[in-house]
Amino acid sequence: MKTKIILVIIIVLCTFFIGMMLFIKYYSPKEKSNQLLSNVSVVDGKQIISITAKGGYFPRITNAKADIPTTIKLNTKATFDCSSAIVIPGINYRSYLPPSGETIIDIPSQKAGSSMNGTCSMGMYGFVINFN
Ligand SMILES: [Cu+2]
Repeated sequence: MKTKIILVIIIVLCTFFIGMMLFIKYYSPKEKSNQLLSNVSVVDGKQIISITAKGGYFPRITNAKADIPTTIKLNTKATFDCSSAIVIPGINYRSYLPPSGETIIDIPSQKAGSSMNGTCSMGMYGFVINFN
């Protein structure tokens, strides 16, 4: 009788832990990866691409939409490395980003299949936005 109760408790605990693990596996990481991927959003017919500059540019590769007016939003947060000196040759953009804050760059709608590169002024860090 006692062993039966212990067995039931073990089965209940195992089910609980397996449930927890499945929950963590199928819900949390998915949401996290979606958050990482969703650096592109469309607000009022305008595409906003969010890129963080700190020790490089993140995400390094962005897949964005073509044929829609676009804003590149560069985020800095205690960025004291050279990624704050940014160059986007395709639009003749060259600037020093503030150590912390948001820098908005409006770009015209891009053709499908085109891409836009950005680098730090020394060319050691880079990012690319692909328009499709
Ligand atoms: Cu650099």
